[in-house]
Amino acid sequence: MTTTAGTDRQTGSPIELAERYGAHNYAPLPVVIERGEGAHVWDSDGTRYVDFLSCYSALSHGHRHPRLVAAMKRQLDLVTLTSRAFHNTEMGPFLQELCEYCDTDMALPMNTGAEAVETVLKAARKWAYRVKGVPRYEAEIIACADNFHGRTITAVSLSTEPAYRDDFGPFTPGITVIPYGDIEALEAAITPNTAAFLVEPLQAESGVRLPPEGFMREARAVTQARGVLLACDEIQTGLARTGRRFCCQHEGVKPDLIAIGKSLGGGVYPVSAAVGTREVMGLFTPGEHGSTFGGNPLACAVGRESLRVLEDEHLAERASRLGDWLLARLRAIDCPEVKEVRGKGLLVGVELHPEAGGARRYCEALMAEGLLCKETHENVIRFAPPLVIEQETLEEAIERVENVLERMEPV
Ligand code: PXG
Repeated sequence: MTTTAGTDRQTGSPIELAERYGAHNYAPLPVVIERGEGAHVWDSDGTRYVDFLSCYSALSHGHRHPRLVAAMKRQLDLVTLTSRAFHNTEMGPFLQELCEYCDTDMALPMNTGAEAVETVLKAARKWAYRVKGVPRYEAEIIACADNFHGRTITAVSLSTEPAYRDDFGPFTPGITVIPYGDIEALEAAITPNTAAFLVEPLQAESGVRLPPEGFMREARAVTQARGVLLACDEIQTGLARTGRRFCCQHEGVKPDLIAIGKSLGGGVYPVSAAVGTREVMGLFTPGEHGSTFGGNPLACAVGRESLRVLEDEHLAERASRLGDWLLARLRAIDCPEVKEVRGKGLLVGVELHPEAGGARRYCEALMAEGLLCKETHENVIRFAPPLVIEQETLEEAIERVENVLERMEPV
């Protein structure tokens, strides 16, 4: 084994150092952010940008929301980490408030989205064996093509995207994949061994794609009738992003299990959770699942404040109102390269025709105009500004988008 670091210590710009010492698992835009506040960030030269990505919904509260910073500082001065071997003052109240927010019974706190998904799947498998009576280790999970549930081996086992999967097998067994939004395929895929149907009510990573109208409602009815759990991954779509607390509520759907992450940590700390009914989440017994950091007092203090801010600042209503406005403005732009503008609330995708030469160069042009966003897949520009964004800032941002879309020539 050979290493290249540590002998003659080299200096360089943050980008050069990241390139040299960081694994190349990302291709960031060439901007180096030094500071953030609300919907804005500044680079190390002092140039200001509008953050139109919000760390994929993790910054729904904006950068350094004063109430989140204060809650975190308060807790930093008390106790930060205790371990689940003991109780702490924050976890119980946090889980109660989270369950009330989600209108469900029990929660299991974790840190990242992928862990929340793993927890949901473990809960579903356990339920299949203990309650449904599936023969041991024959439980099946149904997932959707083009899903994104994270980067663990099980999450990539669910995936149909070669870039996420290739070279990472062998994969977790017991997975069936159906086309997204195809209710007949769901019905056909269910067997006596099916534990759960895992679905994103809106696929953000695959290009901000919505299932056909009524799909989630029908999926709820089918899973209920066939004795299968409905598990929603609301890591990116939940907590007000699409204009409701959870995206599945647009169709009046109440899942058995929900994976939550990203903005639960208010943009200041990683906080995630699996939540669900007592029938399922109540099956865990001591020692069967856990996390060193899950439920730590700092995370819980932040999570509590994050939920309160969502409510106090009416961020779901705000996402709905501003999202409708943003969609209408984007649809009014006269640009032949745009194939479709779609989304819900403040989660919007602008799909370009392949002849436009890819969304990346549009994101680079937007960056030069002071607007930060990111392509998702080849041809979709995703816009997901912080939900606290001022109408005036949104107005400024849309003008920059108009400029770029109207000016760019196909390659
Ligand atoms: N489910 C959904 C719907 C997500 O959007 C995850 C699960 C996984 O969450 P964690 O916290 O484990 O990343 C996500 C995450 C990336 C990346 O760099 C991840 C997401 C979006 C964009 C990039 O892996 N979403």
